[in-house]
Amino acid sequence: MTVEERIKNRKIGIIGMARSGMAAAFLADQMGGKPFVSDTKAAEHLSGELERLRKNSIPFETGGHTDRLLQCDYVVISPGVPLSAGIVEKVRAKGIPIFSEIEFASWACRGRIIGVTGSNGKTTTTTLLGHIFSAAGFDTFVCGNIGFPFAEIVAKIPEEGIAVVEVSNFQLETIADFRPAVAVILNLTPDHLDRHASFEEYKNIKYRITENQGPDERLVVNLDDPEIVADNVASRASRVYFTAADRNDAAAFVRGDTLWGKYANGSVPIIDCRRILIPGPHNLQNAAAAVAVAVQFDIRPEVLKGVLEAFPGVEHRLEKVGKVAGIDFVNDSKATNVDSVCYALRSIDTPIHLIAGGRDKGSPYEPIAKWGKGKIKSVVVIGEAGDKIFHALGQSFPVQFADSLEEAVRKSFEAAFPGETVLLSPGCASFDMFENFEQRGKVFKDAVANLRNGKRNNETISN
Ligand code: UMA
Ligand code: ADP
Repeated sequence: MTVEERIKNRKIGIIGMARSGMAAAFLADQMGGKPFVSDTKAAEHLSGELERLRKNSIPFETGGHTDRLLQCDYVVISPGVPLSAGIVEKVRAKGIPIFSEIEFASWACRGRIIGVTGSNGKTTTTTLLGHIFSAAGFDTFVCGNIGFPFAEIVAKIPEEGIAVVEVSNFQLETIADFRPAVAVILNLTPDHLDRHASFEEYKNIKYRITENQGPDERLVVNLDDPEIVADNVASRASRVYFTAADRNDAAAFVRGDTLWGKYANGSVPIIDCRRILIPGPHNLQNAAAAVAVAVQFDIRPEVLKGVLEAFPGVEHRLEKVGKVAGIDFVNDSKATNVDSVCYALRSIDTPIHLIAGGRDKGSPYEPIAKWGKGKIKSVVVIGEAGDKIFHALGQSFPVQFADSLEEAVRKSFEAAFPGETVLLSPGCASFDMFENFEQRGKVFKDAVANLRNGKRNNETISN
């Protein structure tokens, strides 16, 4: 079926009126479809969205999902809507197909898709790939779970264009034909166990990124990840590997201090790893993943070197906020699972005062005790997960509670000495105390700025 046949004159139910749902509605409308948008939120919380829908004469309902959705040919679902939601069960029971927003958008994509998934490093690697492909002269479109829906940009992508799409497990859960030219699985560690029944189920959803690929497409996987290696993902795609070790079966690998890329006519040194601007062993893996993708497109080593030397990383990921009284502050608010906290601990060489906590996602916190041994000097916990983290870490480190992030920053600052680091790396979702992880990071940065402008023990703080 052509994309026109799939969309034109079709009644398309859209669940969720946030970024994904709105983008899907406008794409459907633009392509001659008949979208109907539905959200559980009350109208007063959706005024901007409703105005845009009204302006385009797109029908909608608010304050709940009604049976109007059951009259649609198919339904496009936003990633934040769990498949266990009552309306989803009803739609399915009636045999109406449900597609995720990236699935829907992909029907309209004329260019090649590079899909990036994994538990951690998606945004960093997606952004890095965006820089690399742009620097290499490709017409590049970065989108997806990164915060900018695929459906919003897809109509602008020309045939020779490249869509670098960050893809989450929620978006993969309801794909049908999504078929990236290159699929990347960065790593797999437990996450989102509040929404998926088990780690097994979560991993199998991630592996769906390759389910429609054929031998002309590439599946790029991490040779160093024990889960992926053990599962040996079933795929018809040609496999491409990356590793931070010295292995000549990989398209990107590390020999001595140098990151190498394997081109069609042989391996070439790309960059001295110490010159890669994004810090830590995890970012070396992200850089290797990006190189493994780039060599598939024959992007020259000079281009890769130039980007890797200059790419500063993304806000809220091990972001250096600055020094106050000789103490470093690092904002890693995007560390929303335990594995990312462990990598943060491995990336910082000074003694650490960790601020962690938020909304628990079902994973154990004990690995933090392992990686924090000899590094963490104190922990301040915030949010709903406070007790669980206290039980996991209380035997290993001094743990204090704080009612707010500002209080946690003050307590950590009081505990720290010059030359040490206060690290916000929560290992939890933010939604119990904040709108999202960006707001959490901003509150942290504001609290640090207040310390900088304030006083400590009645002395003026020198920066
Ligand atoms: N809603 C209903 N019915 C329900 C449940 C929710 O109508 O039963 C409504 C809500 O009221 C809300 C909308 O659905 O209005 C929520 O949609 P959404 O949460 O999918 O919000 P979007 O703005 O579309 O954001 C989504 C992704 N959100 C989630 O996956 C939770 C964004 O990823 C993504 O950037 C965006 O699409 C564009 O692709 C965020 C995220 O946290 C950053 N992702 C997770 C992660 O990175 O770990 C997976
Ligand atoms: P994602 O989009 O998958 O959440 P981000 O690039 O936003 O990934 O990074 C999220 C968190 O994970 C940050 O704390 C970051 O420092 C950490 N991180 C980044 N890359 C990796 C990786 N390859 N392995 C483990 N942790 C990582």
